[in-house]
Amino acid sequence: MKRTALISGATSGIGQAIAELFAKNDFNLILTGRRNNKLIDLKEKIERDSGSEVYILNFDVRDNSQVNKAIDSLPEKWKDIDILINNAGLASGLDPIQEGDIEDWEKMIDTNIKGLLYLTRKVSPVMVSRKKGHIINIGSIAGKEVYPNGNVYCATKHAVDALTKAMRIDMLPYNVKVTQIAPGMVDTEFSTVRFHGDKTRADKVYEGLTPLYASDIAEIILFAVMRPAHVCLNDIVVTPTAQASGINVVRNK
Ligand code: NDP
Ligand code: 8X3
Repeated sequence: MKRTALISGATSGIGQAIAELFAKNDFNLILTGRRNNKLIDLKEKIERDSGSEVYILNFDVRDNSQVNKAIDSLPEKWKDIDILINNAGLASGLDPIQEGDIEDWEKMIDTNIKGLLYLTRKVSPVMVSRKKGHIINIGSIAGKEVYPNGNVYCATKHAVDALTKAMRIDMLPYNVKVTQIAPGMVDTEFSTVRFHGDKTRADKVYEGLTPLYASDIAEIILFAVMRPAHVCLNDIVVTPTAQASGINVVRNK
């Protein structure tokens, strides 16, 4: 029987790549995001190209009532979620703390921490009652160290790091695995969102090096969920070969 994976933030980047790879590997998928047209297109593409079924849920993870309503609306056959991938997230702005934009801060805290918590709070009881499941949190190298002007984004990803460890302890009696994957630079819409739509500035982030691609992260997550029942990968940090830390990067001249 196919396992069901819920992927938050499946409308682009890492979430979309996970959806496409999981569909080729016999999972049914619940895909979420705010851009409904992208969800509809992705559902059509996946169902056309694979034997997987897709259910889409269009909501904002920052709104707990939307999260609850969306998950409650799942038809019976979709309720037994085997894998929850907490991927929806963003950076907004890259400014020193004294010049930070409060709206940017709230967006990051509400999405990366509170959104992840709302979804986990709603979905994890199903896993607990079935005594099986796997929660994958997408952290970041920014959750392992801080870098100049990364302040609040780094703090939110440090929170994901801490919550992943805490969840693993809380889930321990219930046979639920909890894994974090913490990537360095991945070429997605991430930097365009961080720079509020400034694509030229975003492209510079990846100039002169080969970044990670969303598909690289999807492959690692697939590896993690395909481990046998007795194996739980706890924490995976992955960077491009050209990156050694949040700030140490080599670029071709
Ligand atoms: P993208 O911007 O390409 O994708 C982000 C996804 O999150 C989109 O599908 C977006 O969907 C969704 N999302 C954002 N805000 C909300 C919200 N309020 N409610 C619901 N969905 C939301 O970036 P990535 O794929 O790179 O990012 C995915 C995750 O990976 C994030 O958690 C990010 O922090 C993390 N990460 C990224 C790295 C990188 O270098 N790219 C490195 C390390 C970690 P929509 O806009 O349709 O709602
Ligand atoms: C995204 C990676 O280095 O831009 O989480 O913070 S980084």
